[in-house]
Amino acid sequence: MLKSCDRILQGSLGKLGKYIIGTVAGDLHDIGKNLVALMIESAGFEIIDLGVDVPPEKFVDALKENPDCKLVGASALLTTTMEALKNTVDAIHAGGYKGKVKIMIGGAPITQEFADQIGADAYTPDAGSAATKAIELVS
Ligand code: B12
Repeated sequence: MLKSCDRILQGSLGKLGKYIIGTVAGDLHDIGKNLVALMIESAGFEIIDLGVDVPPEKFVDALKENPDCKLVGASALLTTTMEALKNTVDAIHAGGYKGKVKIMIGGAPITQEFADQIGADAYTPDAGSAATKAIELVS
């Protein structure tokens, strides 16, 4: 497997497809989300960054605008916005993307158990492992 820096040097940015990412509704924390976006971009994905305080329907709209996108990442740093992560996963599934688009979640209060509970496809604790998982999900 190529390392991120090898992919940059070989000009393979964007070759693994698109990755939509955002911080969920009600949450303004974006330092971790930005690090995840940076690592995933370096791994070879084209990042579509929806920013912070992103309502569930905006994730769905972004998927409609990018029908070739197979991965979504959603970040939450507050225990009070963990519910918004669930709403985001539910909205993406309700939009007809269940099984077609993989949803990764993360943020300080998030656990694998919570990811399983809300039906997310993957959880990773940091940006490096997020990039590795993203590659794995499209391989
Ligand atoms: C910086 C910060 C802020 C900044 C945010 C600036 C910014 N542009 O992001 C400001 C000052 C704006 C802020 C505001 C608030 N904050 Co604040 N904030 C923090 C702080 C100190 C650091 C967060 C951070 O950036 N960590 C560093 C990054 C690199 O780590 P990370 O975010 O966890 O991300 C990593 C992983 O989680 C993972 N990851 C993250 N996202 C994703 C996504 C995916 C898909 C994947 C796979 C992985 C992944 O990978 C990342 C990189 O390795 C934390 C305390 C802490 N130590 O965590 C409190 C903290 C998160 N904040 C807290 C609170 C309460 C607030 C406020 C409500 C305060 C207030 N009363 O106004 C507001 C909320 C505003 C809002 N509506 O969002 C609490 C949350 C408590 C809780 N249990 O919910 C914390 C824990 C502080 C505390 N101990 O009380 N905050």
